Amino acid sequence: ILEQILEVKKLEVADLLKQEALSKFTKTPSEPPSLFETLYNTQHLQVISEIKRASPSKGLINGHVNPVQQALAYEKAGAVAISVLTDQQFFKGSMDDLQAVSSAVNLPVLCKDFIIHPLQIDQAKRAGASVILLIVAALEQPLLQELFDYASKLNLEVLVEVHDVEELQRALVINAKMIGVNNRNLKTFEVDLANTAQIAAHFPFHEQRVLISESGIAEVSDAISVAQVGAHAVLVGETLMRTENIDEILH
Ligand code: IGP
Repeated sequence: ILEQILEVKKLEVADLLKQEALSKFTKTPSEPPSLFETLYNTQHLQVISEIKRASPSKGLINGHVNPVQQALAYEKAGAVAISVLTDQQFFKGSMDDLQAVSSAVNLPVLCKDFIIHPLQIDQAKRAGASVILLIVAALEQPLLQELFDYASKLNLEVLVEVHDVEELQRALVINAKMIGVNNRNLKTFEVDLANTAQIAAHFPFHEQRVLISESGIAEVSDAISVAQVGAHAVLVGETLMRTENIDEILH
């Protein structure tokens, strides 16, 4: 019987070898482009579109959204990445939303959450995220560094969020390449696009880094104003979640 089994095994292995050889030619469709590369090489302001069902400042924004349909509409309209709020308690999101979106689109998907432990990064990776968010205001410097290194080791890209110049310096100390300015003050919920201008004035644009302006982009003129001070992209949630016409807004 051993001989028989080994004959069959040989055939099975030959099959495996064939599959292996083939897989070298077929790029796995689940590998999205690098968000950093896309933004760093762009000449135009790009849009990262967010799936955001609710928020502490606005309450319910769009409770009935189908995250997959919404993400596909974003992709079709030219978004360079999809951000998915995964916090359940305050934003009514979930890892299931992230999982569903990341298996439906060919864009980088950002896990938008309040990450304070490496386990959350594992979870994001497993759900198909290719980018995670780290909020400087939520983390002491050693933990910020640890989480940044941990995500990088897992081949995840990291968007580091700041809201003042001091936090920008902390993001630069860990050598963050993608830095987001939150125009919304998380303590007062007040939105001020001048935040982006203020940080842009101190941003090392001559180095290989990208600047993303987050929150409170409601009009084309808002997007233009942050582009003028050097933002490579805007991150837009509420405005896109409320509109009937994603295509028109993104164009
Ligand atoms: C989107 P807006 O105002 O377009 O809905 O904002 C995004 O910037 C915002 O959701 C956000 C956020 C965050 C949410 C930015 N940083 C950190 C939760 C945690």
